Amino acid sequence: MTVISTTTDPVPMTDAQKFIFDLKGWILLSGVLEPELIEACQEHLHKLKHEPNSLPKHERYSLAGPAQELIDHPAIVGVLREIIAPDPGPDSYGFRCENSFAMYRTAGQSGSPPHCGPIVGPLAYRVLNGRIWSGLTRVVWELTKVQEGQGGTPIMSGSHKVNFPVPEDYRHFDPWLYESYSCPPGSVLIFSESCWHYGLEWKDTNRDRRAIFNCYNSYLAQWHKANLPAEVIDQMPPKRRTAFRGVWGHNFHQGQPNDYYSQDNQAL
Ligand SMILES: O=C(O)CCC(=O)C(=O)O
Repeated sequence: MTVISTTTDPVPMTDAQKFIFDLKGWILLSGVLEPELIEACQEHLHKLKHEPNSLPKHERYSLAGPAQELIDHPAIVGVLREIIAPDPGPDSYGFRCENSFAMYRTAGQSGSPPHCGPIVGPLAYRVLNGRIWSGLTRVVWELTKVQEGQGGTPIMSGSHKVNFPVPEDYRHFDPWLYESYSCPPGSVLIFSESCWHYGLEWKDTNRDRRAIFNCYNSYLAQWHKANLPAEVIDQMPPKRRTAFRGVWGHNFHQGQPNDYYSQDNQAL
């Protein structure tokens, strides 16, 4: 396994990024991954798709091997702390990674039709007292260059806080309503799943779209059933493991806050 350790401090989210995330429901951080990590993750996706047996069982996941570095990469930790939850202590995160999948899309292939996640309840986007609660949040690591209109995951900006149902006429891709983006390899798109979004057909015949889609939530809420073997989490450093802990706030019986990971406190 290639181990690439990203040791730099997390980059705090700026006020301008908060403004844009609240306005549109998404931000794009361009070219934030180290070239060696891009290459290692591309190779990992290649093996996952074409030679899975060349990987040990616990590495046959899009959040394993070198790709486990993406879970709490310094480029996103500051943003997730701001839009999901601050760290409850020095040794644990307030966010959890609750789902991950690899995308390997060749020219002519499309993803899911326009859809959105929850717009009410604990998984939905909201803002209170100047603090964003993004609820269910998707983090897309684009490992290959994306050209506007040629692929990627276009988003209907602002649809995370719609006040009316999206009319039937707009429940299909329309470049007027869905914003697309261009970015170099190693960029990251972070969006509220409450936004309408779409798996645009990949049109670049020179390269396949290779991307890793990770989904996050607070330690207080869950959408995806985890189904992640403990051996995969065991390969991670202790603080990263806390992103896979169970979903609860406080154990009053034992005076224990939910700020740790153990095999007995793993998300189900
Ligand atoms: O295929 C894509 O680009 C979008 C994937 C998607 O819709 C999702 O993560 O919910």
